[in-house]
Amino acid sequence: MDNRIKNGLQCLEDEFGKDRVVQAVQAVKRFEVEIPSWVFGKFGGGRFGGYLPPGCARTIQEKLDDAAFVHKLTGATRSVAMHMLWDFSSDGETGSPETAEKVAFQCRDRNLSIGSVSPTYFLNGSHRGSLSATEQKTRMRFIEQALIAGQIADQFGNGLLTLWLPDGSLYPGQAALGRAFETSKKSLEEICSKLDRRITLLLEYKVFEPGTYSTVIPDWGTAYLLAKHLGENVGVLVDLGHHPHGTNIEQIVARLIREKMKCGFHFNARYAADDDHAVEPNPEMARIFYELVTGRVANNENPDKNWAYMIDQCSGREDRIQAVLHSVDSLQLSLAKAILVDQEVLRRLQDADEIILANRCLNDALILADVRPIVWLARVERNLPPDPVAAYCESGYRVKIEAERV
Ligand code: PSV
Ligand code: MN
Repeated sequence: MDNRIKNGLQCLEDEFGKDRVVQAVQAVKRFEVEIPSWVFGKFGGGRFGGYLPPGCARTIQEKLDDAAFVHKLTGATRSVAMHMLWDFSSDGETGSPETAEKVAFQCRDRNLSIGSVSPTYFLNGSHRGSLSATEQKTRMRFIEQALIAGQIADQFGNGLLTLWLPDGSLYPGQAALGRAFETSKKSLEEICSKLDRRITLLLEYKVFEPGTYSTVIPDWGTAYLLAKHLGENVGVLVDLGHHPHGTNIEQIVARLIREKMKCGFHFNARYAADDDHAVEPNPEMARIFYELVTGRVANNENPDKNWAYMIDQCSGREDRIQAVLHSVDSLQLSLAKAILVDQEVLRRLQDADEIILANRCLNDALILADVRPIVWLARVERNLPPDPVAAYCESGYRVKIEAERV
């Protein structure tokens, strides 16, 4: 490995310059991302089915054991995102601050912490909407859940609430589109009027599902206008799988950064729709990171503008621990690539209308560079295994959990 790192770094320095390579190593060393508790549990955390792969975590304690193991190998994933009704509820109906407090202690024992808290609106009782429901009783129940989640995020988490509404309709005529939006807006106004100003609320949009004809917050524009209306502590949450095919997500990122909107990411990868697959180090991800880097919102460069980085994944068949490690690796590779881009040269090419040369300049770093030596070095310098996926395979952890969790 030593020689692969040395030779690889030399090639990168020759092409992109030593400064940029050093900068990339430093950025990867500082990179942190939140991982979801639900990735270690039942398929989809109960949202889309109940398949349990061998060794899969059955309780929040087992989920935290897995998260702790992932953090030990990556050094980048201390914070664990939680879902109210999967992680803080005994009856599956309400989340309890007492349970959250216990989970917070269990996190601390494992060198972890509670990250963002998501109210769980898509389980029982939201088939006719949550915050857009026409029945006041239903709306009140979901408003109440968001407020308890806010309290938990404030006392035991990192002050971040992430909210996704499964509200929508299946057929034209089923729901009044304007009324559904207005009712949701009013419900959100009520939540925000009671939420402590220390809490950041990120609104997640999604083009469809479960509503196949309409969705109340289907796009970043709707999330953005709601966030603007609701106040400074409300922002937009971008999930990779929540767009129509072919959407230029990096451009959405660039817009939101320029608008100085508070934002967050739910990283994952998709092929069909909202697949929630592990992140791959693909060109799209590298381009997104290029916008995050040039927009100076990556890696807490400017705490006021920093975005919240979270992984939201849970796909059916693969080894979950391997899949999360793969995601963290892919994100770090994408960050390293983004830093290698020679922004000055690119700008000159853009100004000179050198279309193809500009494209090649970007792709030299984002697609063609092999940045694995940067990421390996960043880990070795922090006494972490250079390849966390390989380290997991060699660790015996999988054999252990498969034997224990029958
Ligand atoms: C909705 O599809 C979503 O992306 C939201 O973030 C949920 O909280 C999450 O999936 C978990 O099911
Ligand atoms: Mn999401």
